[in-house]
Amino acid sequence: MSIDVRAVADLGPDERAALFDRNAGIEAIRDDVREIVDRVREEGDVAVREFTEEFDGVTVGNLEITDACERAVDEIDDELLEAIEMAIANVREFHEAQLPEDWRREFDDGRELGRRFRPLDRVGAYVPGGTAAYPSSAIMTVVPATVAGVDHVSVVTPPAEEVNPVTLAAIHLAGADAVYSVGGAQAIGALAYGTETVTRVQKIVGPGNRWVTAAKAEVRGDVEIDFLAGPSEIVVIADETADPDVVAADLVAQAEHDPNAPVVAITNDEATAEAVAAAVDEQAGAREREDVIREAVANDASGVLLARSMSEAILFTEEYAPEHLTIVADDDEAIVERIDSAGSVFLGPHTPVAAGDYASGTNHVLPTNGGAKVTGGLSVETFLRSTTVQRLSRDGLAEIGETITTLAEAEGLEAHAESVRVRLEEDENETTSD
Ligand code: HSO
Ligand code: ZN
Repeated sequence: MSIDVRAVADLGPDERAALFDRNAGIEAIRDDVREIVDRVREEGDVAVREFTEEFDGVTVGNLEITDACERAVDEIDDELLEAIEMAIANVREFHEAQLPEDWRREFDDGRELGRRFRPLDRVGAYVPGGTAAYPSSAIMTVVPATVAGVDHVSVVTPPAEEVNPVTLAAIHLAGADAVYSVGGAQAIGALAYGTETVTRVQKIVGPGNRWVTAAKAEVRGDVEIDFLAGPSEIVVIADETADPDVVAADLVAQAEHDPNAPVVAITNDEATAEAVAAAVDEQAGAREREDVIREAVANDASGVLLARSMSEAILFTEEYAPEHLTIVADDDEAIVERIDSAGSVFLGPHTPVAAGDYASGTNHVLPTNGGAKVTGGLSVETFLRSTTVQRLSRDGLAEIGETITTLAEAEGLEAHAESVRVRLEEDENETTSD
């Protein structure tokens, strides 16, 4: 199983659809997920324990493992501890730079308007476990929430015979307030509706498998969510100056996440296209997760594409709106300037996607399946709400009073108009009685 080289111009409608439609594949399990979520809502911890036995094959003792996470910090070796702390520091620094300032502005006509930002009170983060235990996802979800000032950050992570202590330690070090040993759709139900043990939250964030994603779709409306994310995906734009090994390395890296991970390279240079395909094949054979990688790259949603020009490559990418975009090309800044839709962009030969996945500071929880057309990834704003504040001077109200009353009367809302007049008339009476 290897990666195909195809010309963009020759792609048939089915091939295009296979490339562009990378939904999270949640349709088939919707009914099952609804049942799980409903039962957790009605029965609380009892249902959580039952589903955990059924799906994870584990009988959990304490559902809450906050203290175990703290203890896990002592179990991991120094090198790992240092790496986690370094990653946390960089993620914190980047997210602190995003903190918006409250502001007020006085306009000349007597209006004073502003915005202020306040953190959410209680949020929940899903941190994947099992075969894909992701301590890095603990950092990417919990750190921005703490930077935003969220009062109570809960984390759910699936139990296992032996839960990875690195994940638990990362959850603690990132700053979680409470941690629960529950995964899958039942974890999302528990966060959304609360149980005897799990605190109900206002917003649920974080990546997960199909069950988690389907459950987030199910509870949306009763609780806020970040967005629905499918398997990791990448587009690499390369020109003839790109090292094919570098391009292939980023494709293979994201491919190792999931057999359904769509990975695409697009180039305007035929020799580069062929060399990238060969390098993918060679690198795949040398990786521990070769089977996963080979399945992902052979997928209809993956491929090396040959564009007739860089403009065609850019148009393709813009329409695709990838979660990750790597650009390895001579004038990468000119290319990125023309792209509006991408979750996270990696420029130049020395910037692997893995930098953002782990440690440079940007967030790795990003929109997939074209979501980058309308939203970005997790950020400090994900955990904030904004409020507008205003004060009008008497002159300010007099100035826009007629605009308000005219519009209010057009809507048949006389009391709205009166709420303006009563203020202006009261002031006039006060002036005449002086
Ligand atoms: N590339 C994944 C995040 C990740 N990579 C976690 C490694 N660990 C989605 O952005
Ligand atoms: Zn990754």
